[in-house]
Amino acid sequence: MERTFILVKPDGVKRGLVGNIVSRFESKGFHLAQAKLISIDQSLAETHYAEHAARPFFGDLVSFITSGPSFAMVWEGDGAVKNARSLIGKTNPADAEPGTIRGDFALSVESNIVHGSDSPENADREIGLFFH
Ligand code: DAT
Ligand code: MG
Repeated sequence: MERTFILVKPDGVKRGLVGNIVSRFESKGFHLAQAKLISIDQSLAETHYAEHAARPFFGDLVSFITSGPSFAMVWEGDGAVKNARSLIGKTNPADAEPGTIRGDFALSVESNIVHGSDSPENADREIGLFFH
């Protein structure tokens, strides 16, 4: 069964959105395989977002993701990676459709509530980073 890695970022945890987000994945029919609250340190943040290391927003992205506890999850289901990205919505919440997590709860790309793996290969990599 395909797996994906989903992270409620510090803004989502602070705003009390963990339950709502978990409920959306459950309602869609995914199976929750693993979950934990985690304070992401600098090293894990830089490894997780390594593909963005050269981008101008990288420093702010690492500061943001280490700013408080996050809620890490592994969800299983058919097409888990692609289907989860559909539930999450577009990267910039200004472009995300209502009914998606980012469309419903976020206004800015810097604080967009949730992370979801973008490929099965990255899902395996990220699950390995957060659950080992
Ligand atoms: P996604 O989280 O949808 O996979 P991504 O991998 O392109 O998006 O970027 C990772 C995170 O980096 C994204 O959730 C928010 C931040 N980010 C992306 N583009 C940005 C930009 N132009 N300015 C500021 N932050 C950005
Ligand atoms: Mg990404």
